[in-house]
Amino acid sequence: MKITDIRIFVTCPGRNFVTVKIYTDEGLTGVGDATLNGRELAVASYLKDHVAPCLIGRDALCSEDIWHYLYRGAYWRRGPVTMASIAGIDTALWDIRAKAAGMPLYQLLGGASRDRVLCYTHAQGTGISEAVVAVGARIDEGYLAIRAQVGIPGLPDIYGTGVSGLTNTASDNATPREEMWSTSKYLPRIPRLFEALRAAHGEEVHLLHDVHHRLSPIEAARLGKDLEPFRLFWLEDAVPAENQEGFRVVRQHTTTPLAVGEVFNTVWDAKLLIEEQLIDFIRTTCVHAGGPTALRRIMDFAGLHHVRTACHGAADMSPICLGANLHLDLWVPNFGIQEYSGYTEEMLSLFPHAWSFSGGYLHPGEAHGHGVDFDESHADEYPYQPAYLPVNRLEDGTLWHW
Ligand code: GCO
Ligand code: MG
Repeated sequence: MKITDIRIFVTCPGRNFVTVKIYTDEGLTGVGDATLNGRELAVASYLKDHVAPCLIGRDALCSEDIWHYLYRGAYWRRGPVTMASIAGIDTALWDIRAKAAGMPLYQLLGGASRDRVLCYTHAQGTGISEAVVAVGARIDEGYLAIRAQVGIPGLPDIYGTGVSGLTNTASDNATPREEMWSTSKYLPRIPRLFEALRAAHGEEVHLLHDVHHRLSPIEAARLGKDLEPFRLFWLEDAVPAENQEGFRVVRQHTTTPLAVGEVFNTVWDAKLLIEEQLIDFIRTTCVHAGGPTALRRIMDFAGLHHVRTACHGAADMSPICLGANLHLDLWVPNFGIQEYSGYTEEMLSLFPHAWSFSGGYLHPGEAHGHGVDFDESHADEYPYQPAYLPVNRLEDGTLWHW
C-alpha cells in the first residue's frame, strides 16, 4: 500500500491544531496529531518541507521502518518539533494499519486489558471556596478523579487557575502574556486547598495537583510532605525534569505519589526517573513522544519499574491525540489514568470521534483505526491564529519556570 500524498493542516477551532493526513493508493487514509502548543508553524514546516516529500511512494504499512527513517535518518535526534512531526506521521500510519486490518487500533496492540479507561479532569478557582465548588461540579458530572488548582493571593492571573483552559490563552495577543510567581506565597496555600477539598468532598474522590515545574527539589519535598494527610493521587511536575537526579530529593522525603513527563519527547528523558523508580506515573503522550510506536515502548519500559501510565491529555493536543492515547490506555497492562480536559463543540465538529465518556471513564470505541477523523472540508473556516503559552517571572522580574 503506497503513500500517495501527505497534507498538513493548521486549524484554529478555538485553539491551534496541526493535523497530518496520509493518503494511499488503496484509498485508505489516516490522520495524526502533530500539535506543539505555541510552536505550531515550526512543526508544520518540518513536516511539509522535510518529511512529506521523503515519504511519498513508501509502503504505508512499514511504520516501524518509517519511524526510524525519520528518527535516526535525520541525524538530529529528539526535540519537541522533530518528535511531534514523527508522531503525526506515526499516528496516521497506525490509523491506516488498523483500518486495513478492519480493527480498532487497541486490537492490534494486544487487545483490551480493561473494560474502560479511568480519566481525570480539571477544576480550578481563583479562591479556595470557588475551587471547592468547581470540584463539586465535576463530581456531579460523574468524574472520579479531578486535578485542582487555585489562585494565590498577591499573584494576579496565574495560568490554570482562572477561566477554562479549553481555548487559546493569548489568542488576541501576538506575544506571550507575562505572569508573576512567588514560591513562598504558593507553598502554604496548596495544603489549605486540599484540606478544604477533603473536608467538603470526602476521601473517595481522587485529587491531583499540577505544580508546572515551578519548585526546587527541596521545596517540592516540603510540599509533598505537607500534602500527605490529604492523600493525593499525585503531585505533577513538581520540579523541572531536565535534571532527572533532582527527583531523588523529592522521592526521599515524601510518600505523595509523583507524576512527570508531559514535556518529554523520548524514553531517554525519563530513563533514570523510571529505572530508579523516582516517579509513580509517566505522562508522555502520543503527540509529544513520537506516536504509538515510541509511546508503547516507553509504557513497557515503565511497567518493568512499577511506573504506571498517565498520558497528557489537555485540550492543546487535538482530539486525534486523545483518541490514539485511549487505544494505548485500553491495552497497556500498567495503565494508571488518562487526562481528559474535554473539547468545545466546535473542536469536536472538526474532529468527529468514536470515543465516549461515561461515569468517570472513557472508551475509545470500536471504529476501525483510532476512531478520530478530520473534516478537511471545513478546515478553511478555521485559519491559524498566532497564540502562545504565557511566560512566568518572579516578583523581581527574573524569568521563571512554569
Ligand atoms: C496539563 C498541562 C497543561 C499544559 C499545556 C501546555 O497537565 O494538562 O500541564 O496544563 O500547560 O498542555 O501546552
Ligand atoms: Mg501538567
